[in-house]
Amino acid sequence: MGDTIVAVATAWAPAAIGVVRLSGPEAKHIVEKLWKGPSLRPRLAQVGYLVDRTGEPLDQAVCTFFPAPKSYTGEDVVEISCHGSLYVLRRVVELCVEQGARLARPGEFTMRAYLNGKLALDQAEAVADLIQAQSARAHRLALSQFRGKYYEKVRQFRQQLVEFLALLELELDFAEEDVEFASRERLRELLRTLLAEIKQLLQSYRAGQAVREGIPIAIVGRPNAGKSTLLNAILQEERAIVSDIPGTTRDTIEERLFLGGYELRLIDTAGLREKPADAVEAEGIRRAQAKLREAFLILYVFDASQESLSAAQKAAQLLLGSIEGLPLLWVANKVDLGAAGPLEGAVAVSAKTKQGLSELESAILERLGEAGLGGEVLLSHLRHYESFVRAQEALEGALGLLEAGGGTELIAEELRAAQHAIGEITGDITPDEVLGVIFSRFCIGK
Ligand SMILES: Nc1nc2c(ncn2[C@@H]2O[C@H](COP(=O)(O)OP(=O)(O)OP(=O)(O)O)[C@@H](O)[C@H]2O)c(=O)[nH]1
Ligand SMILES: [Mg+2]
Repeated sequence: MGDTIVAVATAWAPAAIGVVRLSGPEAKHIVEKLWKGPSLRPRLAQVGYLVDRTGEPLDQAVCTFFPAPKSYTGEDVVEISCHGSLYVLRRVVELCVEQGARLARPGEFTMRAYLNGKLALDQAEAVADLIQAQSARAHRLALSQFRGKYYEKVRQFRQQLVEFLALLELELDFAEEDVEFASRERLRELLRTLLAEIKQLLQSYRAGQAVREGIPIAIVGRPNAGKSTLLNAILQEERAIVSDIPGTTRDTIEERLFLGGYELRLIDTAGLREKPADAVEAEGIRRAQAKLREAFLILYVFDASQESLSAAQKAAQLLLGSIEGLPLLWVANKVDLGAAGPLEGAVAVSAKTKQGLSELESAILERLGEAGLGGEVLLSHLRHYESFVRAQEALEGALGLLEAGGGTELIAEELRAAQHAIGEITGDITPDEVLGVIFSRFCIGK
């Protein structure tokens, strides 16, 4: 590493306080050249003045020195809290550079923390997520990953595999003697447990993705059912055009909204019908159907003054091709006009009078909870997902071989592959590209 890096650690906007951070062997030395105040002592916040080379004061500041290894990066770190003027912050960074520091690259502080063994790789990724978390759930997800509780378990998995593998290798060394060090029964048990856990994780990937990026919820139904009116009612703003002409919404409209700690992406779509009036509407319907497949939850809106729930379900079956396995929530709209038939099993609302809206919101939250979104531990990164898929394939291969009485050499090979895949997640094995991808997601100063 060698060099000393510097960056503004707080947001680049005028604020009461701004923090400039340095990390590296020269951090203390560099700051001392700009510092007029009590000498820097470990982990003690001290007040003084920052001055330029001519001794001209720049700002009053608080400096804190964190000697290696007890610092965020594991190197000598100095944090300078000055007034958060963009001019002052820029000058402080310039002065540090004049004295020999180098501007940090995005994520470089956290990368150093990782390289110095302060953070595991998945924790470093969680730092980026923590900074970017927009909703309470996304924050909780990042924090639980940061605290490493979950990945502790993943490390245990890997440890168990390593131990088994060692026994198998030993057997291979004593191949002529036909000994069995590793109990095949215990190995089978281990593989089954691991596979079950991994399956759960893979399922939670989609959920984790949705929590971090906003949960897609599509509003679909026939033209004129009141979908756009419902979107506006939930958002409490006149976002989408509403009219009594069927086929009003042509393109999909997406708006974000926070509800019960989740960030939702509500997607209003063109009304579905078999005979669109023109090519534009036909394209709108095609897009609606595409949104439907991405959605975590589908609000199927129907005009309850015109049709009963069972009639709406039949219509949906026709319009959507099949409703088998779709995450549908039935919304009976326009109940202010009365009901054409029984509505049990649907949430009754009037987008116009806003009656039933809070029940609808509770129903949405309940469904999200059932879909596993409220759970404590979720897999949230594509990188982890891909590694777990590879681990799964290898473990399934090993289990298959074991059950077919396959040779030790082949089983060991599969276990090696699984162990390698899991090792990539926690950073016990890190090809350089993986590191590059992870740390480029950071902002400068982290
Ligand atoms: N009485 C009553 N009228 C409603 C209600 N919701 C919507 N409407 C009316 O129904 C008509 C259609 O509403 P939209 O929200 O445009 O319907 P849509 O489902 O978005 O229609 P498309 O965009 O054509 O697919 C409008 O005249 C609305 O004012 C409701 O709860 N009660
Ligand atoms: Mg509409």
